[in-house]
Amino acid sequence: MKIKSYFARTVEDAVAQAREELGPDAMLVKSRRAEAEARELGDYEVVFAAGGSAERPMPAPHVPDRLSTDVAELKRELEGMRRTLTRSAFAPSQWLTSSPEASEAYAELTANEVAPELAREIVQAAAGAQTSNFAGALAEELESRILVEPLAGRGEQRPRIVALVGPPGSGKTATLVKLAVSLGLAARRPALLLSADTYRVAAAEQLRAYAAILGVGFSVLETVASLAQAIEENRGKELIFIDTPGFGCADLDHAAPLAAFLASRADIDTQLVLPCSMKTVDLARAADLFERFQPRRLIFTRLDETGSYGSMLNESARTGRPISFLANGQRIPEDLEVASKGRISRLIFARRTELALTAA
Ligand SMILES: Nc1nc2c(ncn2[C@@H]2O[C@H](COP(=O)(O)OP(=O)(O)OP(=O)(O)O)[C@@H](O)[C@H]2O)c(=O)[nH]1
Ligand SMILES: [Mg+2]
Repeated sequence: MKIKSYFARTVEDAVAQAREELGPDAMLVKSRRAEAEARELGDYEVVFAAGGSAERPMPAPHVPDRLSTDVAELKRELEGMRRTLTRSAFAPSQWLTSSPEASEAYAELTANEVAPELAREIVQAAAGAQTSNFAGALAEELESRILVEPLAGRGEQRPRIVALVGPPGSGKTATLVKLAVSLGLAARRPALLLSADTYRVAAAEQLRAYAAILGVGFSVLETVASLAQAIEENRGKELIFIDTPGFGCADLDHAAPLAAFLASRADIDTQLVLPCSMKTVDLARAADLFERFQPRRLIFTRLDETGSYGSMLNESARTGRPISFLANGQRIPEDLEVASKGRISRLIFARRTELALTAA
């Protein structure tokens, strides 16, 4: 705040001077007759205060301090790095322009929902292969990244025990029955169906009906203790198939005991059933949700309901889990096949395969 005295012949003149200089908001602090020694300046003195509370505060000019300058600088650098990384990972322009067949292959893979980073890796490896057969190198690179293990059960262990887990409606029960028919009945191996799906009313009834049609044993188990006991009592069987409820994000608390049980049993082959028609991000999310079951293999269903198959490759590569079986329809047991690198690669490169067959 600024305090200043004004001297004039009259108080009014002194006030006028002050107002002129300090503006209308200046505040009169006091007025008095001037001291004798100041009298030559004027007979009256008025003291005015300006600034501070008496004056409208001026917005403080923005002077960036050191810290905010550094932060802004860092932000700029990070943004630059992010752009460079995104460009090198996803923009084909930098590494594809030299080869039309490479850019075509990249476009084909990503159109089939192969993750861009994975597609780039495959195409670059194929382009770098010392061969004139780019198409062959491409298929080879793709197939080397598909893990398959068309098996049910853990090693030589008998009985072979398979549990299917997965999101609601992914096709667990239908696939379980398909497996029971093709691995059990068709091979005349005594099988047993167990349902741990007491979660929804009548869920187990669907499986009970199938068991009756197939003429195989069936039980519904309410707890993991009774499930363990049922397995123990059926050691003489060759195959035991366990159906589980479709757990969603909201039901994970209910899933905990069963998840802990299946994850802890070295003799149970827990397989994760995922619909191939699911969006890649949702598929990854569902797979992460089922991590707690520690599934060993992946089964993809609903191949008949989609035209892009890259998600199988993405998920297998991302989780490091092999694919065991593929389901491509509702018919039991026909619409189930064992997974193979060639089959998945052909599905992903459907158009390329078609063209090659037409040319042949
Ligand atoms: N089109 C198609 N339908 C399928 C496939 N697999 C299963 N289904 C159908 O999808 C529906 C649900 O299948 P379920 O086997 O009951 O699925 P689930 O995972 O057991 O479902 P919840 O127990 O409710 O979690 C049924 O109508 C099946 O016939 C497939 O590969 N293709
Ligand atoms: Mg079911």
